[in-house]
Amino acid sequence: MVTGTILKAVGGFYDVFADGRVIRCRARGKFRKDGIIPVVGDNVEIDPGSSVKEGTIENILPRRNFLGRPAVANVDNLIVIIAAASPEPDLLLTDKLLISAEYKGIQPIIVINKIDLADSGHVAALIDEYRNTGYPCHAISARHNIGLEALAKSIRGITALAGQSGVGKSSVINRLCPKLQLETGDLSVKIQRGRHTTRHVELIMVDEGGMIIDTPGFSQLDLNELLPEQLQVYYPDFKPHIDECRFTGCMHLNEPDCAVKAALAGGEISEGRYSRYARLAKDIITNRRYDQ
Ligand SMILES: Nc1nc2c(ncn2[C@@H]2O[C@H](COP(=O)(O)OP(=O)(O)OP(=O)(O)O)[C@@H](O)[C@H]2O)c(=O)[nH]1
Ligand SMILES: [Mg+2]
Ligand SMILES: [Zn+2]
Repeated sequence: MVTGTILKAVGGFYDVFADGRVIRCRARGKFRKDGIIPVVGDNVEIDPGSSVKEGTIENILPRRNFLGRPAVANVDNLIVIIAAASPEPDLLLTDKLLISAEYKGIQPIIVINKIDLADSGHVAALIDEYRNTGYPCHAISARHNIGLEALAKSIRGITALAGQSGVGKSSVINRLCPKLQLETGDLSVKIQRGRHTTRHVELIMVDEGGMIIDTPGFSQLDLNELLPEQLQVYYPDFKPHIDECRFTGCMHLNEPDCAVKAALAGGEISEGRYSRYARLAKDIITNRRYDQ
């Protein structure tokens, strides 16, 4: 029995990467009986079969996490991409993606793409915005191939990509996995050409050792699933301060003697991060009120 990772699932067959090679497998019938479907990213124990007979998936090892659309298990990193310019960064979306990654136990990596289009001061301000999160941050240009080698080296395990339209997700995937050549370009042009038929999700091995999910996409958490006081748990930049607040359960909105607000005033938490947090927290509170 050998252990491997499912790279691809098509028509009842699974391509499993094990022992440094790809082995085509079928799944044991018991999985269907138990209502478990092996998915891309699953770590599995297989009987590797032989040169004339495909292998068999015998066991699915416990999943660390699971993403619904596309269905992938055991995602290690989420690269959240913003563009330094064109389109203007949507930092509220960025924060929501970071929260969703934290919630799923996925390491966020921030990538600022298109640095060729902005002056260095603007790029530095974006880096500063997220400095106190401690998240790795790469300033790159997919078009001019700047910073991609360091990014490729920094990712281990399975990596997904997400970010608003036009930031360069497909361009970055193409740089990391040159054999893929995903379609890139202007939204208007892409819409005219029409949508491609849905492809099956696949893990692509990066030369440096990691695996990239070949289609951008990451379903965000519905923040209304959280209790308002839970939101802060997903802010690593708040974490060093929250135990210092006067009240346990402080939401850092209007409470007195709030250490998060003190850190904000002292420049240890960025103003943008705090104001977007306050907005999301208030939204959750309002939506709960309507629900009840
Ligand atoms: N100037 C510049 N343009 C870039 C860079 N990276 C990507 N682009 C361009 O930005 C446009 C959008 O890039 P895509 O890779 O298609 O963006 P995407 O995030 O996949 O967009 P969607 O598929 O719509 O979500 C394309 O015209 C790219 O050529 C860069 O580093 N600099
Ligand atoms: Mg794309
Ligand atoms: Zn507080």
